[in-house]
Amino acid sequence: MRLTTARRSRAIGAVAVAALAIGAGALATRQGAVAATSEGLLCEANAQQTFSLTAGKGFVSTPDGNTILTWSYGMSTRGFQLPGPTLCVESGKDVTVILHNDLPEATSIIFPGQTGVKADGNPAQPEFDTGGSLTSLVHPAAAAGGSVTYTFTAGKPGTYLYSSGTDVRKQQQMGLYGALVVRPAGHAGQVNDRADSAFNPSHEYVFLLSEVDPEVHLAVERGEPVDWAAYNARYFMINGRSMPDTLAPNHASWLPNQPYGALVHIRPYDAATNPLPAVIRYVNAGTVNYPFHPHGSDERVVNKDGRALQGTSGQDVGYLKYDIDVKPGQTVDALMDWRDVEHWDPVTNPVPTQLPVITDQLLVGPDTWFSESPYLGKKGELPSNITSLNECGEYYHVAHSHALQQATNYGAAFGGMMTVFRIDPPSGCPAN
Ligand SMILES: [Cu+2]
Repeated sequence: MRLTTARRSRAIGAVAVAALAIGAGALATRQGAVAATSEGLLCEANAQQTFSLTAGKGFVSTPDGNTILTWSYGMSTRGFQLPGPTLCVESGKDVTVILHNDLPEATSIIFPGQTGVKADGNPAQPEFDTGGSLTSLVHPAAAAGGSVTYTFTAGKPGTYLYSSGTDVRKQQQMGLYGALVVRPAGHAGQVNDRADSAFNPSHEYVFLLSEVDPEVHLAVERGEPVDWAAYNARYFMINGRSMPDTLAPNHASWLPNQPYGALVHIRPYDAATNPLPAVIRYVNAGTVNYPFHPHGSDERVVNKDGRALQGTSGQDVGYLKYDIDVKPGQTVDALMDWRDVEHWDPVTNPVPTQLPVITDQLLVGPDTWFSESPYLGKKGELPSNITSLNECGEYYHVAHSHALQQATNYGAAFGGMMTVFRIDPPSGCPAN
């Protein structure tokens, strides 16, 4: 699993070029003619709220050319993926999750924040061996073919982590985690029961944040003991992908086991045509805080750990925050809209940001790089020797973990826990 030095340096160069190309708008070409489900949250949902998951092995790829053995949950009908499928359910309704285990050791799922969790009909509780040592936080599915059925009543509206309750340090590092979205009964377009948590359902995102120490995965692959004293996470992921793979569409063909993208795509707020914000559901499946932040705008935190942020008399105590600090095991639901229209001009500057004068921009034909602004310029306005790669005057802000070692791929900046927010002009982008 280790790259040679030469191979790694070539890979890093490719990543750096890719990141620059994204700044120049190459991304827009790829995003142009894609289906609606190519971006944003992909829910597993059904009227029975019954899900059949299989814990199994598979390989995931990283942008520097590494390939890493991973354990994760997949839909039993589809197979392996990282992270586990995003399960969407309705608050207060019964949920059934049947876990099949294809791994060589026992595994399980814990559902924090849910009500009346049972395993094979018995109350979910820790299990111990005859010596009194903890063997699992909940009844597991036996190794190599076992199964267990978990039932619960979906808890308060919000976002939750589901993950292994067995040999947690190893199995969660190996990838056994996923997101559970609990929607308020009768109000699927709200984060919680509060009307002011309404969001635009076509702009809903999960950011499941995690980390990978490839040495742990290599030891497991070889059947060797894990040296936890040497634990050192080298890859940092959003939805099982590292930058720039985070920008690729959902179900990108070149990432067959990592189906979830992490590109946020929004339009500026407009009371008549775009009144509702996007929602980003942050989930931390790792071992340290991930201080995640977008550039260019703050977000409104409205929910934490499946609880609406409100006072005892029901008053809103949500708050605007630039840095969303997500702690291990924590979830944070944040609304985002784009309200600065100060510099917007329908002809010369169709998105609300200020474009530097042309002499302050770096133009390198045939590709284009604008300095000082995320705005890519209105399509067609560039000098004739420059190729315009953006679609319609959209622009991009980077968003990433501000612990910058988490914004790398094996130490190479930039990568890792990083993505972009794409902001289209107020009128939308015709190609989409
Ligand atoms: Cu930053």
